[in-house]
Amino acid sequence: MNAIARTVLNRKDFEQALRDKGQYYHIYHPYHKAMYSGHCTPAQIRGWVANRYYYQINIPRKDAAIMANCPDAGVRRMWLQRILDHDGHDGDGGGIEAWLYLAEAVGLTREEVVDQRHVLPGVRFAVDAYRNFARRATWQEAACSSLTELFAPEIHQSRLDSWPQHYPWIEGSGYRYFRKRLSEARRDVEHGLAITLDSFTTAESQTRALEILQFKLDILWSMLDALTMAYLHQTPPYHTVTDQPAWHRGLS
Ligand code: AHQ
Repeated sequence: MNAIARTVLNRKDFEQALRDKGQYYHIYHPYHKAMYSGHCTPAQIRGWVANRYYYQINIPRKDAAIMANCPDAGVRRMWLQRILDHDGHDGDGGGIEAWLYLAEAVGLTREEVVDQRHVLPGVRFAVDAYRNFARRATWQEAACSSLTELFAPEIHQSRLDSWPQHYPWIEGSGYRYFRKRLSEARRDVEHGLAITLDSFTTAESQTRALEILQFKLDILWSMLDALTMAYLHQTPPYHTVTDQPAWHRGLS
């Protein structure tokens, strides 16, 4: 539990407090560590890719919600780039298209990923909580929630460094997404961090900013918990009552 700050932190100490949240990043989750160390089966890799697709397609919707709440044209102009990075723009298929290349590279069909048949309820709830938070929070609070990307370049690099040697069966074309995010995440987080450091300047608002970041860390961690139940422990939802997939494919 975050101790309620007694005094306001200066800019440097507030940034450090945000960065210290990196200890809870999902790079330390057992599922990610299993992927990184080569201990995942093809089915566990495929399950992760098919479920993370739901996160990826919700990022531009989350970013559009932030823009809808933001009255500052200069901030919107910069934030717009995030939507283009994912949805694509003239000539660049975008991150979601690159994620579908990753899906095909790990042996999934585009159809079974796009129709979301593999998306677990726990993953859907976590991702929907993120998108819905961004719709109702202030644009500054929602910008703050994207700061888990402070830690993202390391996680993308860890995949590029380890997967090719551990999973030679994965087509190299699939790694384009991780390479793409290395630079995009660094650029995005610079902007998100500046907004956060400029916007949260009292002890109370800084405490809330740290709790918002913890909320987003919880989202990323919980997604991997749902994957662990289904793909490591073989206990997907309703496994005690059916051996058939039994979850809905989304209401919004
Ligand atoms: O591929 C990722 C991505 O596009 C984003 C956008 C950003 C946000 O707005 O919250 N966060 C994020 C993340 C991506 N990949 C995750 C991963 O583990 O591959 C990490 C995740 C993040 O750190 O928030």
